[in-house]
Parts: sequence; structure tokens; C-alpha cells
Amino acid sequence: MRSSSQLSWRWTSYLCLLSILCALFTPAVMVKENDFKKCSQSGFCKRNRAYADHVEIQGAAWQAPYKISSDKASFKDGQFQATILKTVDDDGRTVTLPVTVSFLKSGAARVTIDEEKRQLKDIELRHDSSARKERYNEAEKWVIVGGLTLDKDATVAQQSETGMTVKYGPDSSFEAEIKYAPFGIDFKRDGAVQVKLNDRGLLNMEHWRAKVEKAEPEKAEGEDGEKQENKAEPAEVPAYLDEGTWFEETFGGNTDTKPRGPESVALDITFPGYEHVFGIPEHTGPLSLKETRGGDGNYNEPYRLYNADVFEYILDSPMTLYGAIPLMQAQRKDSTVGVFWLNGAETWIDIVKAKESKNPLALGLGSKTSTHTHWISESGLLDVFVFLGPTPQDISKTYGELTGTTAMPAEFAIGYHQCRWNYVSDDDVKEVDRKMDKFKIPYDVIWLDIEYTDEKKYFTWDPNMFADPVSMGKQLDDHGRKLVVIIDPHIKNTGGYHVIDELKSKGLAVKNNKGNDFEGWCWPGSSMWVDCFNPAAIKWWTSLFKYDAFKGTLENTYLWNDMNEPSVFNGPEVTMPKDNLHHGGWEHRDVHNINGMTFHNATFEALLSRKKGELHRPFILTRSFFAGSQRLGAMWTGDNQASWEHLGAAVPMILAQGISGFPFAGADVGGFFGNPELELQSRWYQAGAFYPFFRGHAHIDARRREPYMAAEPYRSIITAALRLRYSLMPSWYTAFFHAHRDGSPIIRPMYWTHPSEESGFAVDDQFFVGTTGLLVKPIVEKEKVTADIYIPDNAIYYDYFTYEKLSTHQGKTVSIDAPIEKIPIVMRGGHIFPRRDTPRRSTQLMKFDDYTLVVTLGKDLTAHGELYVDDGDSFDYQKGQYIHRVFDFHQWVLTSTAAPSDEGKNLREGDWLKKFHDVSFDKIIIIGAPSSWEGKTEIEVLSGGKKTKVPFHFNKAEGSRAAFATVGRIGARVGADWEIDFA
Ligand code: MIG
Repeated sequence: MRSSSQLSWRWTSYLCLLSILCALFTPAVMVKENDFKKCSQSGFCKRNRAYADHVEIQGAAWQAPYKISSDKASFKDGQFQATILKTVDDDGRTVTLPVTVSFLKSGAARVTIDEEKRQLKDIELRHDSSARKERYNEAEKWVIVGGLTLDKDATVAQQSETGMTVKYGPDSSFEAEIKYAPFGIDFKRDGAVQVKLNDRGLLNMEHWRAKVEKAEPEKAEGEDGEKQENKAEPAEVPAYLDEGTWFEETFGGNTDTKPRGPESVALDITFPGYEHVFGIPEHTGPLSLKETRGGDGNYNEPYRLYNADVFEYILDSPMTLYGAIPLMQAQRKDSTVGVFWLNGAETWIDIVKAKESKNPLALGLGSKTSTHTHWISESGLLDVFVFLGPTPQDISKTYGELTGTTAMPAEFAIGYHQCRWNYVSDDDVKEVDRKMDKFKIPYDVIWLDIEYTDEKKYFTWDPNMFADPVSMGKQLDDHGRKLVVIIDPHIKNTGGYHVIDELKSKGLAVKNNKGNDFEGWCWPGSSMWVDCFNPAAIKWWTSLFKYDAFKGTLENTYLWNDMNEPSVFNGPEVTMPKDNLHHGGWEHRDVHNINGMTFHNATFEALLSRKKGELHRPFILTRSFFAGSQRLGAMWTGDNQASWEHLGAAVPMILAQGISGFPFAGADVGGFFGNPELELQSRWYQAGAFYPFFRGHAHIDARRREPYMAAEPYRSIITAALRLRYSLMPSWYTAFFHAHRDGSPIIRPMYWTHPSEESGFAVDDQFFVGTTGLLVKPIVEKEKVTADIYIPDNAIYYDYFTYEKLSTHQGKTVSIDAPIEKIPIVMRGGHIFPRRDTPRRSTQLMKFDDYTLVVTLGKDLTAHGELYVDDGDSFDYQKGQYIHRVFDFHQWVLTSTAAPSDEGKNLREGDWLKKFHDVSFDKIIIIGAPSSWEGKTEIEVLSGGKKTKVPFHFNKAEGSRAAFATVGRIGARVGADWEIDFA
């Protein structure tokens, strides 16, 4: 399909061309796997896997060649410093590797290893390269935003010739046992080992070496004419020292010149007693990661992180995708620990699990599984953070302090987004907008894909089809709706286009290995790429988005960044050559996985400064991402397919994003490639209504499928799913607030909410929504009309729609009916969550609507919940312009009070708070009401010292349906304290 992009067509000829193209190119069924490297085709991965094999064969005889000399080790102010000497040959020659272990106030520890010779720039580069000589040491600059304060209370507990033990963390309950020979660290919590570095001895820092040109071995010919090369060959070189890939590598016709030679970093990390590991997105497999070294049901390849535009990606695979977050957490009963591998280069991670029996005679008793991981990156520092938990919440929070948390989104951004490739004209957009209204289908944003531009020149409009973008934008604004336009990082290399002219004249493009502007092929044909590692490029990029520069955009225009892996159609693995050069002389190899985030960041900066004094929260969707991207916007899982399998694959992927600090995630609803049947499309909307980022999207060749186009009953089914999303918006917004505050996922897997319940650790097809207690299990199978929902605890569970009290058992599934019109949602007893029940066209139009509170009583007849609300648009919340309430049902009294963190905070009555002043709770529904409430018809609300009688209605239990009560016309203000005594 891609070759179709190389045609530059006009819209007038588009339709007829399309039919020809469709006939010419039959879509491939799946990704061309051979377009992407296997570990054995990536020199450094192959060498490190070979190293691991070599070590394993050696067994106990293996002596890891990395040692600290004790006289050079020191500890001061929370930091351990030493040099590791790597023995590199039989003569005992060594290479010096400075190591720092930093103990952080947050309880995290950080281990950083560099290479002295490269640090001192005491190396020679080949091919007259102008690249930097150091190992890449700026990943931290792009990724880390806080949490680096050292723990001055960390103390040396033990010190000797052979090692040092440091106590740190909360109540000094953490310990790092640093071993000198061979170098390794055991991290302990409460005396037990949780994480081990270099326990298997796979630490490998490929030090710099000069290329030794070897003479061609002379071919001796024996008398009988037999080749005798074998005799002339030197002793066999082990595969991990295979020089064949040290200085040059070729893949798919592209040669990487590797001017710095081999420089990989690798380390084994063991989680003793931990059977499950999660994280390291983006991959399509299960949330609980699989083993990668073969065996039944396992992968044969390591998980790969090398951001790439993978065309028609396959499911259940460790193959790389568009984004990378090298954060892994390990889970066992009641304990969560983790590691964050801060490296922006191509990275592979092998995972093996091994049963370890304490007592071989105990026949399985006391035997536990440990997870062994092996991290391999092509270049850069070895830089790894270790988290000792003990809870999943601790990991999310500590990682969030380091890399930042989800930006508080503009409220519209969590509404529904209507996209396709492409809405063909401004009239088309207006028509879709009108139709959504006509069918009373709520939505917030309509999107424009690449065809809105004049010949893929970003910051321009197709003069025929989008002649009047302003009137289009204004029509949307009339209902509080927004427009998102796509801007990609490839800039068309053509005459008379101011963007390319400026990019070239200002020298802001990514350079090739010769230092000239890199030229490659993408949608517009010949293109160049803006280098957003360069502060000057960010500044320039920002100037392009000013309203008078990008004409036709309005305050309700927002952005979409695609292709930022970057995608280069004619490059190796559809991306940039690794020896390309970025700002500061860093090779693309060093920064590849960070690249997408820098582009997203530049666009984020641009949206913050379109006009002086205007301060809307930016919204930018990105396809490529890295650790830290959560600070900048949302991501989606790229080009999926309109199939049941892809519908099923989406939830585990979104859950993996959530626990990896980037929860503002979604998948193309309906599926990108292909045409979903109406049942699939409906089920997809039902699932999508519970994606943090909720967007319908379709490929240019797919049939139109806006929700109103579906025949009944599907149109009503899809509309109901959308309305459900909108009614729950206050709960979604509160969940985003939690993500913003402490890094927690928005939709939460079972292990995250129930880390004591082992039977739920591998469950990844259902989730809780924030703290609402809503447990959702989307239907992802054709003609399936029941849902088996796994229940992680012994709380009461009610059906969301019928209030039926389910008969559940901890650790078992419960079956509920889920005909096509029903989304399987159950409510966990003990929660209180907010809704807005009046259907409207957009979130903007709901901003001052009253609320409904749903109270689901737990077994102990208590319930608890929260509501966070602010203007959903500006940054005034940072100045106290918000309301954060806590609801508590306890001893028959329901109260609403200010959240503890807000107590004593001086809320400044700004515009929004004034306008919001009279917004109230209208209705309360209490599910699981006691029968003693029967006969009550009125109840008193106490607020602001005044008592008001309001109507009360009790519905007694019927069959398995729980008793419930509704309290109407409450009128208590959202911002005020109030209470209702139900006794
Ligand atoms: O190579 O802009 O994933 O959502 O519609 C395809 C056109 C380029 C890929 C994105 C997809 C988008 C499409 N883009």
C-alpha cells in the first residue's frame, strides 16, 4: 500500500485513482516481519545473547570480568562512587568504568555506569565522523523531571574488602548490598532480596576498541588440491566477540557505518520469587510478559524496543511497535518491585522464568518461580533505577516523580473523537457535525488527517477542498467542539514552501552521517526532518503555530503528531539511519527511542504559545513515545485492524500503558484497516467508551462509518455507549486527576488494585475505572452474549444496569448476561462515584450541569468516593481554581467534605469558581439499601447550617435485584460541605 503514497494526486482525481489502486494492491495480511530485525540480525543483540549462552555453559566456572577495587570505593551524602575494572584480555589488561549508585529520597536507587575512555573523548572515530565521542548521557535531560534528591539519611551498614551495604529508604527498610568482585548489587527490603543486578554475570559494557585491519588469510592449497584453510585459522572466536558486526552492519540494503564501533550495554536483572513481570510497552502480547527464549507457548525473540512504523502489525508478539517505555515491574503476592532502564537506544529484553526449589525433597512445596531478565541496549550509559515498592501504587508514584505524571487533560480531550483518513472537505466536516447533532450523538472533536494539506505541505490547506477552514472551525465552536489537525515531522522538500526553506536556511534539520541535511522519502515524497533535540528547532517550530502563521487555525484547533518514530519509507526498518546526526553531535542510534517524544514536546511548546496571554491546556495525540511522553498528551496504538482479534488485543495494550506511567491511551475504535461488521463496530464502541483516549478512526480505503451511519439497532447501541461515556465524564476526569497527582493508571488491571490476590495477576481483559469500583469487561468475541468476569475479592458486586446483586466468590469468575446492547459492567460495593445524567452534545455543554452520585454499599454498609472538577481548560487549577470533594457513607450518614489535601487551602474565587458556584448534586442513588428504609418518603439534607427536606424513594429488593433508594432534588452545592442522615 505504501507505494500508493508516492503518487501525488489531486482530490479531483482521487476517487477514480482510488478504485484503480484498490485493484492493484491487495493489502498484505500481516506485517512483513522480514522488514524488521530479529535479535540475530542486530549485531549487539546477537553478541549479548551469545554472551549469555556462553555464561550459561560455563556455569559455576564463570567469572564475570567486572570488579570494583575497594580502595577506590566511597560513600557520601547518599551516593556510592567507585570504578569498575573490566578485564579485557588474558594479560589482565583492564578498562575503567566509573560507577555511581545514588540513593534517592523517594526510595528509588539509581545505578549509572560510564566508560572513562569515552568520557575523556580519548577515542578515535572512523570515517571522519563528526559524532560525539562520549556515551550518550542526555537521556536524563529529556526524561527526568524530578525525584533525584539524594537520601542524605542513607547510611553504610557494613563495609569490607568485598563490598559495602547501604541502608536507605523508608525507615531504612531498604538495603543495597554492593558486591565488588564480581560487581553486582542485591537489593533487599525488610531483609529479603527483591532485585539482583548482575547475579548471572551478564553485565557487559562493550568498551571502545580501534579497528584492527586484518590481512586476508592466505589460502594454502594442499597437494591433493584440498582446501586447508582450517589449519591456518586462529582459535575460534566466541560469538559474543564476533567482530563482524562491530564496525559496520548491513540490513535490508542499508549500511550502518558505526563510527564508534561496538558500544552496547547489557545487564541481567533477577526478581527472585517473582513469577509475573509487566510493562515495557509497546507490544501486542499479554500484560503478564512471556518468556522469550523458546519453550511451549513462549516467544523465541526478546521483547524489542525500537520505535518503528510497523505496517499491519501482528498480535501476540515481542516485536517492536511505535513507542517505548523501558519500565518493568515484577509482582508476587503482596510485593511489587520494578526497574526503569533509562536508555534511548535500540533495546532488547530477554525474559526467562525458573522454578527454584528451596528444598529439592519438598516436591514442589516451597518451590517458587523467579524471573530472570536480560537488558541489552546498543549504546549510551548503563543507567538503571530500582524500585522496591512494596505496592504497585508505590512504583507508579515513584516513577511518576522521576518522569512526570499525566498532564491534566483539557476536558474535551476525554470526550469522544471522530476521525477518519480523511474528511474530504470543510463541507464534509460541517456535514458530519450536523449529522451527529441530528442523531443526538455526543462528540467533542472532529479530526483532519494528512489530506487536508496542500500536497502534504504541513501548515497549509488544500485550497480547493478546505477553502474556508475558519467557518468550519467556527461552526464546531458553536457547540463547544474542537478540530484536531495532523502535523507530521517530515517536511516536503520542494521549492516555494516557506517551511522547508526556513528549515534548511536555519540549519534545523536532522543531518546525515556526512553532516548534510538528511533527505528521505515519506508521504510528501522527498522530505527532511526537523531535529527537535535542538532548542533552536523547538523555538522555530513554535513560531509556525502562531495564528497568523498557520492561517485558518483557531483557538479550538488542536494537534495530532504521527510518523514521529520517525517513519522514513526508504530508511532501514522504515526509519532513520542510525548514523544520522542530531543536535549536539549525537548519533541517531543514541536517541532513536526518544526522538518521537522530542517532536511531541516541540508541538506541546508550540500550543502553549500560539498567542500571548492565551492559556489553554494543549491536546496533542502522538504515535511515538518514550518515558515522559505522558506529560505531553495522549497516545494511541496505531494501525490496528477491524477484526475481533485486534479488538481483544487493545485492552491489554492500554493496561500496559497505564501501569507504565502513560495511561492516556486508546486504540482506533472500529479498527483502522478494513471494514468492521456492525456487531464488531458496536462492541468496539462499547469497549472504546472505556478507553482513556476514545477515538473512532478508519483508513482512507475503509468505508465511511460514522456512528449515525450504522443501521438500527446498532446506531442506538453505539449511541448508548457514547452517552454512557459522557454520563461518566466526572468520574473519568477524577481518574485523570489521580493519574496527574500520583501517576496511577486510569483503567487498572487486577494486580494493580489487588496485589494480594494471585489468581488475578495474569488477568488482562478487564479493569477497574479509577477509584469508582466500576469493573468493566468488554466483549471482544463475535456473537458472545455472556461475560465471565473475574472477581478479585469478597466485596459485594452489583450489575451496573440492573442492580442485580451477583453471587460472587473471590478469585472466581461470575457470569453475567451481555446481549449486544449491553456492556458488561459491575459495581464493586463500597464506592461512590459521580455522573452527569443529562445527555448533551459535547462536554463543553455539560460544564455547569448538576451531578448524580451513585453509592454502592459494601458489606459493612460503608462507601467512599471522590470528585475532582475544575474549568477543564486553563491552568487556573494550579492556583486553587478547583473543587475536590470526598464522599463518605458511614454509620448511616453520607457526607461531602473537602479532600484532606485541600483543607486549609485558600481557594481563590476566580471566574470559574464563581460560575460554578450554584452547580449542585441533583440526585443520589444508593444501591444495596437496607430494608429498614422502607416507608421513608422524605429525608433531610444539612448544608450550610440549613436543613432541607427532599424526596426519598425506596425500592425494595426483587429477586436478585438489590434494594435501592433514590434521593431527589438535593440541591446541595458541589463546592459546599453537606450531609444526609439516613438513620
Ligand atoms: O502511513 O496519516 O497511524 O492513523 O491515518 C500512514 C495517515 C500514515 C498512520 C497513522 C494513521 C493515519 C495515517 N498515518
